[in-house]
Amino acid sequence: MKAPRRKFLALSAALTASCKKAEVPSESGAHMRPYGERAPQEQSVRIIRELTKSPGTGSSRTPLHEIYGIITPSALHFERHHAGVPAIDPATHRLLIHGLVDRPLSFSLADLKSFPSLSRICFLECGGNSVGDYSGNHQPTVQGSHGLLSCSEWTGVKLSRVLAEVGVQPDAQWMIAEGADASMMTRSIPMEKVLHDAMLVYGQNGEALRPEQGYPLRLILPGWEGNTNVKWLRRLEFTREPAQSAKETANYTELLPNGQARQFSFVMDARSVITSPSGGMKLSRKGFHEITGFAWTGHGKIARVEVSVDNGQTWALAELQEPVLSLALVRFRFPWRWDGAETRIMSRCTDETGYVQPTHDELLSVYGPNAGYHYHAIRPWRVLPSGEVVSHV
Ligand SMILES: Nc1nc2c(c(=O)[nH]1)N[C@H]1C(S)=C(S)[C@@H](COP(=O)(O)O)O[C@H]1N2
Ligand SMILES: [Mo]
Repeated sequence: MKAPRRKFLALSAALTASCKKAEVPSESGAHMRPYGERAPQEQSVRIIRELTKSPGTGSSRTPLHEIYGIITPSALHFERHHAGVPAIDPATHRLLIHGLVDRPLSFSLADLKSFPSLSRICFLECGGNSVGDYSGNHQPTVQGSHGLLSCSEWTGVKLSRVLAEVGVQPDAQWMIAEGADASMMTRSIPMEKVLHDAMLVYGQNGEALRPEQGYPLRLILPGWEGNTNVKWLRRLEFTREPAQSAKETANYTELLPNGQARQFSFVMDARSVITSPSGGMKLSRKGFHEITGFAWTGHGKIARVEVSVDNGQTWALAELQEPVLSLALVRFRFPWRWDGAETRIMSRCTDETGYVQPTHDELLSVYGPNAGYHYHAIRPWRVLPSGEVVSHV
């Protein structure tokens, strides 16, 4: 790797020379702003797919190829709403906890904020991310194919801490969580997860939740499919049986080749994707390019990421950038010298349980073509001699 180093040195010498000539502005700059905005030249946006008959309903996707590090800026966090974004007054909003409990209670936001707080960085991925890939409908860009994925620092209170106040009875097996939006999104969560690491969240990346993320209160279930992370949370009911709600029967179940549907498939399996270079980009020249992307798993920590730049014939370890957090996005990097020939590049991750991200064919051999949810196969990108990067179909 001697040649690129010499090039870097030449480049930095040129930069030093031009810095000396740069003029210092003679007038002072713009006023300060009470609440910040990004530079006007920065144009990263979510792509939005709304149902025409029902405004606000649908999804918007994070531009993963334009994100630095592992935290998704709140303004670019993906959205998935089943009945738009409700306007909720935090002063009057309450969370009711009832059912198989000793003391049914209703909590204001102030009540919940008086508990010891907890912050945790974790990814959120919609179970329907890449839904078309099972049937070979591969989106041309990483934003289209993987953009129902984001990672935030969430702040709130550990749910088990609040439950100590209501006294959940021993025969409670499930918690039914309900949202205050018009879809009344309802999901049944097993007690084990509730007591392990579920959070009632009011903060996102250092400030209050965004309305789109569930303001003023949402459930966060680290590593579990996005749909179970109920937004605009208003009710938790403890029961012996699951609710069998629409979102755990008609949707968010995987139709398997034997004709049965897999229900309550909560955990997101290990997955990775190269975000740069990725579909829709163009390499400007032969030579050095840094390959980078994300890896994540709902089963704890990512153990390693491998990258292939030769159609999957050989694989080499990528560097995992610190911090490598459990149930968070992990940033990987891999130096690559492109020789100008057509090839396919791809990443493959392994999590701490030893689970290896499958190929598309391996995934389909288990899930079949109609599963819809929880697609997590390796995604190759094809690099053409022109430098154009296209979806591999
Ligand atoms: N109340 C309510 N909660 C909800 C939803 C919803 O429509 N209503 N959408 C769910 C789905 S399908 C996903 S993927 C995540 C999306 O969270 P986000 O919009 O903050 O990214 O929220 C879940 N929680
Ligand atoms: Mo979702």
